[in-house]
Amino acid sequence: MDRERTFIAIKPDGVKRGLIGKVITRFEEKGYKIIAMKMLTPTKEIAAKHYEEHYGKPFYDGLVKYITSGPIVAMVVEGVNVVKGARHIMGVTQPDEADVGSIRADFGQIMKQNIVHGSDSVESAQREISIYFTPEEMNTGWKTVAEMLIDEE
Ligand code: IDP
Ligand code: MG
Repeated sequence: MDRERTFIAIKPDGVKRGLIGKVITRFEEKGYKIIAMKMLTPTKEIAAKHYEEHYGKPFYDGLVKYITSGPIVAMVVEGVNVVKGARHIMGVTQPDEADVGSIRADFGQIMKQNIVHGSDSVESAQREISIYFTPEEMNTGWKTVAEMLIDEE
């Protein structure tokens, strides 16, 4: 079965609100595999690389200020179709439009403080993973139970 990798980050509002465990649980319970994880406070340089696609937009400066305002929990998550699936678990950008049951609908109120980041394509995922992690930081060579069961298909 083809598996993808995506970059997920619990943003500073998620960390400050004590939601690290709940957010990670959503991805773990789906059966996705966390292969790298760290807490860090992004520098302006890291934030600028991460959000380069939004440079020049009205919300850009506020976004960089926010993502550098405190620690985030950065993760590399692996699974079948995980880029799309993780975005679905997160919900759409605007928390009051996100589907109930999604992280952003259940925990967020405003667009800027929407708890979690997730890559929007396989290409973005590769780019974002390389901003936050080195290849040596990927924990490969082990299997989750979900992975074993899917592999039996
Ligand atoms: P995404 O996180 O759902 O992929 P993007 O459009 O890539 O959404 O925007 C990146 C982040 O920038 C959002 O998650 C949100 O925190 C913030 N953001 C996006 N649009 C706005 C806005 O109009 N006002 C305030 N913040 C915004
Ligand atoms: Mg995005």
